[in-house]
Amino acid sequence: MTATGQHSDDVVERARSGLREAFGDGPHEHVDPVVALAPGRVNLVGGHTDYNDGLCLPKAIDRHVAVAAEPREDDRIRVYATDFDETATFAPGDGPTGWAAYVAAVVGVLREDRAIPGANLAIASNVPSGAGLSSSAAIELAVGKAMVELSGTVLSKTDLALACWRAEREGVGVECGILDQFAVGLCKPDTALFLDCRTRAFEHVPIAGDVGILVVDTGVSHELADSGYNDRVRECEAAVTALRSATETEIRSLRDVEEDVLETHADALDDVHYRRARHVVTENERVVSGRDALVAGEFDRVGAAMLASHESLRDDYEVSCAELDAAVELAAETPGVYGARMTGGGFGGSVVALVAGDALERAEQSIRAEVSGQVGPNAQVFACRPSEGVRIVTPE
Ligand code: GAF
Repeated sequence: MTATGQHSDDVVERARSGLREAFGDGPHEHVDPVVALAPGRVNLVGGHTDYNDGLCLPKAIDRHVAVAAEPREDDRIRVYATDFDETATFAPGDGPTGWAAYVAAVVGVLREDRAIPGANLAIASNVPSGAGLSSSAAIELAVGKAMVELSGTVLSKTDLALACWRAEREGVGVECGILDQFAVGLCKPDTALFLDCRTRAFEHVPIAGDVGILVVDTGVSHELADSGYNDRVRECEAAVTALRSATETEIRSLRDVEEDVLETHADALDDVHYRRARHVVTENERVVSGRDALVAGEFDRVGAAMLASHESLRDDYEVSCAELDAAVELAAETPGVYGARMTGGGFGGSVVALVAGDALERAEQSIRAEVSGQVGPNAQVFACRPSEGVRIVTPE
């Protein structure tokens, strides 16, 4: 058995050796560093529902961020990003920019209610960044888990996910929902996570049968902070305001809106806000039917929910792009694929496909043969193995 049990052992090793290269033997030469490992995620159904108090159905993938950490004798954080060969240093209250902002934001939130020591950190990742696979949340959760461990305190997985969610919103300025941080924090292998973003209740959904996951990364990178993501948040709020006044009811978010109510009051909304609302309202229904179908082993039905989700994200929510649409089309016409959709914030990034287990290898090869011609020169496809949420890796 390897240290992680998965093919992310290389990131663990790179984080460990990066720590030594960047900071020498450190103040605690004979103490093993703490290493935290956090996965990326795909979302089977439930796009842009989370900040509308809605439902989603993510699954962790075996691409990971590893963070190796050791305490320092002062209160500064020094962090080495092995993938960029860059080091950032900050003290409490400093606001670094770029990738270091995620680290500083998490440490800042955790320091509000616990004694987080100064630390040297090294980060290594094989989650493609800007690919809609939650590389940011994986950094946040891995840093958070390692820092909590160094502090010798205890924090539940849910509270760690919430701390990281606040860090992304307040420290980085993305008005995201809880999907990514909960998926990275709470997923378990061989199940999907059915998450209610209003109550924050979740359920590990068993998958009744042999299916695999393929990711098609379009190679078109997106940054949520610079995309239309926050505009979509505003548009949903505008739809809620219009529906609240049209219905004269206490609608708090699009989660409170049934499809027939939306249709009855469609004229009260301008066309853009109506279509944004229609996506969210119907997407919540697709999550429920996708979850039920997964449990029943009715994978054609899961696939149909995924394809309908993609169409809705493309036409009503307008967060897809030509490369994502081409990747969904390519996957959907590949034998053995039940369904496919964009995953993540959109405007670039990746597509997730659900594939019959015995067809996975063939489907991967057949998509690989076509992907650069049909999707784009930097597009890639890879199969994902089951993975679990953030955890501490113990030395062998
Ligand atoms: C991004 C966000 F970070 C999530 O909160 C979620 O809204 C997702 O886009 C779309 O479902 O990953």
